[in-house]
Amino acid sequence: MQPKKPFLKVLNNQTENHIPCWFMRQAGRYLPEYRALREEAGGFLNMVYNPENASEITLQPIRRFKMDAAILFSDILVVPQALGQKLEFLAGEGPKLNKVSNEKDLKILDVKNIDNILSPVYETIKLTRQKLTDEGFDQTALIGFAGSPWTVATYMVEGGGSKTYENVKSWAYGNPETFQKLIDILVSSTTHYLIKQIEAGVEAIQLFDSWSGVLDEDNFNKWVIVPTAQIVANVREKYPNIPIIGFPRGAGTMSKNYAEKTGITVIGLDFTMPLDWARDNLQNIMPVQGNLDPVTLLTGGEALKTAAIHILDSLSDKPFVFNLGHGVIKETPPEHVEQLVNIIRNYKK
Ligand code: 1CP
Repeated sequence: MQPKKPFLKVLNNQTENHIPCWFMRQAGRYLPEYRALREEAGGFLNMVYNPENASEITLQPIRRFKMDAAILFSDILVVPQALGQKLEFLAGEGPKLNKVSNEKDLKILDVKNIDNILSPVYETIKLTRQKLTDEGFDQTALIGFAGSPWTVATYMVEGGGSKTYENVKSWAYGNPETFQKLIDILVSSTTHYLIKQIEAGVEAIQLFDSWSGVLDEDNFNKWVIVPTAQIVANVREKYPNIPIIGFPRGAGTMSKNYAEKTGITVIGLDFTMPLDWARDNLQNIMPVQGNLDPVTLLTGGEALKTAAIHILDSLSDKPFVFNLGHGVIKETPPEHVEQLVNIIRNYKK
């Protein structure tokens, strides 16, 4: 069956007059209604694991800006938490996890019972699909997501965000046999999690590999391409037609190998990716998604208009989804998001 929603048509390799758009982190702290709900809920994870709250937040940007896709409100770090790692989000500080440092520490991770923690996320998906229908957003698709094993492993081993990735890289480079065990745990738990999201009603999936750009070529192949390909193959075994967007942030020219070898449907581009190169080397293989610098969105005005039009001129001849090249920055005025949606909607070549 051919998809009808514009976003899903483009993922299905059809060119649309209506260029679909959504923006990474479109739900979040730049919206006053998000900040109000966060205050009321008493913290980030209380929103993620409460289907009523999480579905409201998923819908907030859609009600304002009518993007072509909503993205499930959750986080990539719910998978390590469901595996048994302690996770906290301290206000203004980002995530903190108890570090997993070696093979012995892997014993605390239990792949079998992750749904004990993750089942509210599946409820959120069901509720969000229902609300999209009830509120008349019948052209808006719902995207599910997970972090890719490498990126999730960086948080698990470093215990949070990192500048240098010394611990996780030292483990991966120095003791690849035991690091592989961590990656294998992430491949199987992420596969399970994504299949459950599809069963609950997501219509496409994005794999976020935010830190794929810190690896050399051999390690990129080993820890980014191979595990991503395994997840894609596992999910496709059950759901052969589910569109999967891969976002290997910072991968540069290694993106071509990633696009060819992982089996993904669409490749997400970060904002450092040259548009001509992406058109000639990636968009000839598959649809692309991207890649406005979020600081351009923060800036607004003529700078926003010029940069958005340049992207549209470069990539709109073939299947293309407009997005940012990374997430919306929390200081972004909501009016700039509105300006950007208007630019995309009014664009004519
Ligand atoms: O209110 C708050 O303080 C929480 C801020 C916040 C939000 C809104 C975090 C903490 N996560 C999220 C939601 C989120 N995270 C979504 C929801 C849907 C949407 O896009 O609108 C998604 C898809 C993510 C994915 C995510 N979480 C990634 C991959 C994308 C990226 O930004 O590179 C990563 C790396 C995370 C980890 C994470 N969660 C939160 C923060 C602040 C971080 C990053 C920490 C760091 O910089 O290392």
